[in-house]
Amino acid sequence: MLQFEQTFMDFLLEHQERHNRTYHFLILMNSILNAAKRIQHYYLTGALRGNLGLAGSVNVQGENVLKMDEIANDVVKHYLSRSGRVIQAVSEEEDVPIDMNLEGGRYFVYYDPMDGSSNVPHNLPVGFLFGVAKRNLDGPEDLHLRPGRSYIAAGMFVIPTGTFTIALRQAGCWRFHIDEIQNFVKPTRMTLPENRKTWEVSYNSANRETYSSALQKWLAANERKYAFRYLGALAGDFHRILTNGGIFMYPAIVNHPDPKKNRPSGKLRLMYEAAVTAFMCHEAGGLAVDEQARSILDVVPETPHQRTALYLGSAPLVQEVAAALSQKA
Ligand code: AHM
Ligand code: MG
Repeated sequence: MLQFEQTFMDFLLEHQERHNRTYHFLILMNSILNAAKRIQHYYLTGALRGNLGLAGSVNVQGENVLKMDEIANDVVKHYLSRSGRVIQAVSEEEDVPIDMNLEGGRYFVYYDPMDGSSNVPHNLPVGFLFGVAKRNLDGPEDLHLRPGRSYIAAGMFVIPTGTFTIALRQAGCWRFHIDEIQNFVKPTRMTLPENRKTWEVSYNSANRETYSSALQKWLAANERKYAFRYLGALAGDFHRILTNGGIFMYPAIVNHPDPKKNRPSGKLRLMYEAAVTAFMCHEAGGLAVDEQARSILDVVPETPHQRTALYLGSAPLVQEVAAALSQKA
């Protein structure tokens, strides 16, 4: 007998119909899936085509742009714009929000098309992260930047591994796997495990002495209770935490020997890295906070590329670290 796994699009169709929703979101998601598959193709052939190196330019955040950053960004922009459903998009690779269908569009999309840049030259896993918010249907649209709390969906592709995890507002967090004909199939609901046995701690350990003394103290006393894993690509590291539980963190850097290198707001970007993973984490029963222990989902962005510290994962562990952060050393 032939076996057919449920595809993501069928899953979403059922979801929309069950909740009496329109099909606009399906059209948007179709464009995001097309983009992910095309990025996956360029990444798999990246070494052969000489696409894993530098593009030769520097972005608004002062970082060297990679060829793959440009390719992935162009791919996402193309498909989002073709969907006709996007009002504006915020991309890590573009200084200002990209106007798309200002009059007729229905969604805002915040995305990082190629996250985990240090893995790119090695062709190791990277992410394509996105968050979606909706037009203000009850009044005039003011195009303001939305906090994670008002996203309707957020997701991530781990490329080229072929996994796709998406959270839908109040409908859980779901993982799909790419099949032989490039469909994402076999939904599995993701819920952070309560049993601490599998929990992991994930952060850039090379930075440990630059963290606040309160956090250093917590790490010294507690981290040995958990396995340590760090890939250096948020999508991959968070993918593990969603399955095994524990905490991913990218803390504020406040004790760097060269004070110019301190990053009191951390490194990760609020709109398309922190809020995306925070939204997914909440739908999986977890929690995400910043250095001041504020819920990431409540932080209203003032600028599209705003940074934030991020503590993300199993609620009891995130709460424990948040409590430690508020202790004066
Ligand atoms: P990027 O957008 O330049 O790739 O930076 C974001 C990435 C995340 O994927 C990852 O969690 C973090 O930066 C790793 O940073 P570091 O190399 O400092 O550990
Ligand atoms: Mg990034």
